[in-house]
Amino acid sequence: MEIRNIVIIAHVDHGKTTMVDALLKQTHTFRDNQKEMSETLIMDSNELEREKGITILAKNTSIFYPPPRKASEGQVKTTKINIIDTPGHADFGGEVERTINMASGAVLLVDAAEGPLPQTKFVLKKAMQAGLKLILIINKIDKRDARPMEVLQEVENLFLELAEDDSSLEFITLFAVGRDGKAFYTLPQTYSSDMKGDFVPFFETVLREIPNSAVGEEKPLQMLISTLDYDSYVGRLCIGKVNQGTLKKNMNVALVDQNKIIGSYKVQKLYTTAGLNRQEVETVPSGDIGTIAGIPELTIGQTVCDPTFPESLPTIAVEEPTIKITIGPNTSPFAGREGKYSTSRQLRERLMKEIETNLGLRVQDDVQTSKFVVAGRGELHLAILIEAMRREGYEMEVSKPQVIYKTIEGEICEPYEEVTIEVDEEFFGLITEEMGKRKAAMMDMKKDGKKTRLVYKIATQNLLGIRNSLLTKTKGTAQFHSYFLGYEPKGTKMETIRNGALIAVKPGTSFNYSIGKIQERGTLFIPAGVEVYEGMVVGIANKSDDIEVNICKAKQLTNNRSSGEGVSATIISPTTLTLEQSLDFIAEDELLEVTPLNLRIRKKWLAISTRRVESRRVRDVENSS
Ligand SMILES: Nc1nc2c(ncn2[C@@H]2O[C@H](COP(=O)(O)OP(=O)(O)OP(=O)(O)O)[C@@H](O)[C@H]2O)c(=O)[nH]1
Ligand SMILES: [Mg+2]
Repeated sequence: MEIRNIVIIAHVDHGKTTMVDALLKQTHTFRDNQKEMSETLIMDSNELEREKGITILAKNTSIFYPPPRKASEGQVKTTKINIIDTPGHADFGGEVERTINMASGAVLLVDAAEGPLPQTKFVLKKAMQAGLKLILIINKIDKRDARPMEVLQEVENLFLELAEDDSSLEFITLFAVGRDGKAFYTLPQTYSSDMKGDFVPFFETVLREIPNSAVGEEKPLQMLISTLDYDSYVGRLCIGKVNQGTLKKNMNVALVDQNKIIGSYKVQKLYTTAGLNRQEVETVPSGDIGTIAGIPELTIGQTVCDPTFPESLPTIAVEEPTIKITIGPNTSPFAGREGKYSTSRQLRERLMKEIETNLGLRVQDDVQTSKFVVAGRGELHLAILIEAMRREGYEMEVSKPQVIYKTIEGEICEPYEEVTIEVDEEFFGLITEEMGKRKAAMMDMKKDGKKTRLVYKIATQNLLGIRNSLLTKTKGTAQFHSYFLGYEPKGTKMETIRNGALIAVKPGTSFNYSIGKIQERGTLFIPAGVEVYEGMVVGIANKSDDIEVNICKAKQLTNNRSSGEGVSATIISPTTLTLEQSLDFIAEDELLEVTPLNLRIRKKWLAISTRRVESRRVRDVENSS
């Protein structure tokens, strides 16, 4: 059987996972009454993906075209198409790099209204570097503001900018409405959802344009490990594309790293993917994506070989992280109350497990403390890890995200990014003001109807926290995307623009009586009835200096009152920060306490006296340097 391996790539939200839904459904991968038939974003199967509506992990599925049922009717041979759905968010770029090697073709989706955006450029560059055959799909042509032909022109320019040889300039273009499961060879004059259509043009194009991967069957076995998984029954599983040769159950294989055999194993069980399921098989032919049980210890990027042919495939290249945080055991007075796992050893084990599969991530022991420096591709990359850990029952404390500097030819350099901000006319002034404060240089500005698209070059350092700030200022309407440009000599760091913190001076339970008074001096993060400790940050001040407050004071009881309430001021409901907002918010002298139940911001030094001494010491150090 012929095999096509394709990777679906695009900027975030351009419709990859939705398109995979249609591909699965139209090839009758599910029975008509199976629950998946009525589901959407089927591949976004993990809890955080479902909640956030974004893809975080790249995953593969497979379909048969023509569907076997049809094929058997008319003696048509069917082809297996392995589809890899990837995330479009820049922070998860490591997932694209991890899985792109399994494919021989890439399907690049571009939103017919938005056009190419920063991550379109990143993924297209990766696909070209991997030498993949490309199919372009101008998607979502049903959008009211779709401008498909203009977008096609923009994508062609992008191809010209990125192509290193002429072969990557030859690509087929289709137009589609992934959500309605329709693709077209030529752009329909007008589109309406009741128009006839299906994904046949897509399937036919894939069969014709993408090379068959089922080649080299007679050669010795070679398979690059791209994914690791775990099964509680058979243990460690490794997944990859059989580059050549055939994988057989019970065969002996060698695990090879840089052309050296590092272990010999027997293939205990073998699986391939059929739709969303893992199916046990006796052989996995050349070109197919297979799963092996029986190799307990290995890492992504190693090669499984015929023992007589220990030759590695090129390892997976991943871009370096640009942002770091420290994660350590929780040291707050509430430590150990809410989490199941809280020791340094438990955190270490979990982080080490994470880097086995999360290729964009780096973890280092901080030798002086029992903490870990965790580096990733962006704030969301790190926030998703922390969120996953807290849901598994971990508690920890996290420091403010910082950029990673590098010394290049004796000069200190920092990461720079190109950011694209799309915003309604009315907020234009706000954006230029904010970007000015952040020392960004405007590279381009384009007006398109009511929207303006601004492109800036900015140091990653000065970009931290911008997403929340822009979303608040533009009432959630700004679109913000960034593209990593590279390292350049260190520029000017912007001055901190955050106000001071409202800090609890006494432990206890918060009372509306105190909140009524404190809310005049800032915005609170907690309501009444919350347990606080000394040094916990309970809000943000109206002024730039920190303010110490007693949030636990109840009104003295009088004869005719039965509780500490009886406040005349209206209590403003607190502003609760999400994990990402909290990471953005915290200052250098603060920490974020993360537990399965709560997020608390605190000062590093909890006692007021130590805080005074420490802040004086830090100031002296800064003044003397
Ligand atoms: N108008 C329109 N909207 C679509 C179409 N396809 C998808 N969408 C919508 O676009 C949004 C994003 O779709 P997804 O399929 O999650 O996009 P994605 O590319 O997988 O996103 P990430 O994996 O997070 O990068 C969803 O709200 C979809 O309903 C389409 O053909 N037309
Ligand atoms: Mg997706």
